[in-house]
Amino acid sequence: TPDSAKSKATASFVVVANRLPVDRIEHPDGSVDWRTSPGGLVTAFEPVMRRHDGAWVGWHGAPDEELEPFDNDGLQLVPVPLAAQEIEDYYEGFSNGTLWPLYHDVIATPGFHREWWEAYVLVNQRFADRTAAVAEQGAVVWVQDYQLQLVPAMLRKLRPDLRIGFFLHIPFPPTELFQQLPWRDQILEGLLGADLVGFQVSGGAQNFLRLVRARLRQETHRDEIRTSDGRTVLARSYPIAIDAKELNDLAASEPVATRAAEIRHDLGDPDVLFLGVDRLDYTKGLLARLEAFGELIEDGTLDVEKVAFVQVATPSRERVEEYRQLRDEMDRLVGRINGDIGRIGRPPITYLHASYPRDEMAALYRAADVMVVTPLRDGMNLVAKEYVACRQADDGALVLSEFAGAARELRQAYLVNPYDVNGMKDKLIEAMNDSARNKARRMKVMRRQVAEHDIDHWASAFLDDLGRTGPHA
Ligand code: GDG
Repeated sequence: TPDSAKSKATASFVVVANRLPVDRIEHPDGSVDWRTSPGGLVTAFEPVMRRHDGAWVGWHGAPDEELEPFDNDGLQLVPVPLAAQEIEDYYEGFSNGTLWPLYHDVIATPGFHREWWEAYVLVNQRFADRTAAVAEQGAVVWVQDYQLQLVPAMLRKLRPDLRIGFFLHIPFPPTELFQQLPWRDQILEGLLGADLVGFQVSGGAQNFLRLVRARLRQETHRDEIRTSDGRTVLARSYPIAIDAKELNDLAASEPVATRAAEIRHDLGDPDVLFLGVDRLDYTKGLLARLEAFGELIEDGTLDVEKVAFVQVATPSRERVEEYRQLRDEMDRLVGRINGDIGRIGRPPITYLHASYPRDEMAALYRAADVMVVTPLRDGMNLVAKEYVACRQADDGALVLSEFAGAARELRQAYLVNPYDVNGMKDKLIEAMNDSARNKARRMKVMRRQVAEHDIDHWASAFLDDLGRTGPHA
């Protein structure tokens, strides 16, 4: 249980992320509790945080509120305040309206607004200041993701004694796209403050190295950058992973097995159940995927009496205009498909705009015959790995976009180009009709990959490399 005791003001290991890994629970009597929010990062860092005097620096989720550092579940949490206007400009604006679309191949048009950038600089400086205040002499600091790309250099300026790592969870774009950004050099310089810059796939690291050479005229040798101030910075890939064992065991549990059977029953016991699980985001390729499925029924390839598609689309960034538009488009598309080709008791698509507990997700993964993961661009995509981890019987098929980072590791998936609707239609059918033997062969290889490269492996690969770099090496 949480206590709001003030924590020590020092830590030898500090994670810095936009959000703290907790959600606030407000009780009817007005008292406040914090609950650890489930997520890969918390699971990955928890063991490391407990071994060291770990602290986590991040925003606590409410606007215009200053909170003192506090302990929760043995984790030292350091809240960074954000004003309502900063949430609009730094978070919804520069992070999700500029960087997110720019780094995902400009699928949506990035907005370039000077006041968004100014807020981004200001907020990054605040994160750096808070971190500098909690990190012990010589501490290891691990900065997370696109919202905080200026923090490494800002932090180094304040605290040259620190060992600083940075990991980007989303793609790092091709140089031609990155160069649209009016503040491209500042971002590169911000990242170069780190000793180690980590990416999901090696293509991202290569894009970064090229830009650093071309724009900042820094020397590089393989994955090393010699900076003009005489430091060495490493740029490498660390494909993020999941807690495969935990998910495997959850999916194999009795209650989840029962729930999976119940889900299929409630859907009218279809012969084939297709499943999609995504944040409702334009990068995830939801529209083309559902269109492909709808056409397969329309043109008679699939029988509406025998198949079902469940699409979970978790609400996301609902104050950003592009996300509102996507939500409307999804409502319209699903309504049209179900209206045109549905039968009584047989809507071809069950569309769930909601968020579910972990065990319900495991039950869905377990229930699905064909998992459909077709992002237009995705740093990694954990859903693909989660599905694999839940298939203890080596059955089921994963249809996976070539443009997800996960496609580099899950080579035995049924790979598709998510822009090619006909190609997707063919692949859905191929995945569905493949022999049990072929499916098992593919699934076995993918399960081994996911089990052997789990989240602990990911965190220690990064931290081991970070430990070998920097001024202390
Ligand atoms: C970014 C990058 C990269 C979804 N709905 C529910 C739910 N989820 C969980 C999934 C999965 C996670 O959310 C989504 O992770 P993804 O990797 O699929 O995608 P992003 O959110 O875009 O994540 C991505 C990732 O960072 C990590 O580096 O892989 O490329 O874009 O774990 O299971 N979980 C629960 N209920 C839901 O309704 N409990």
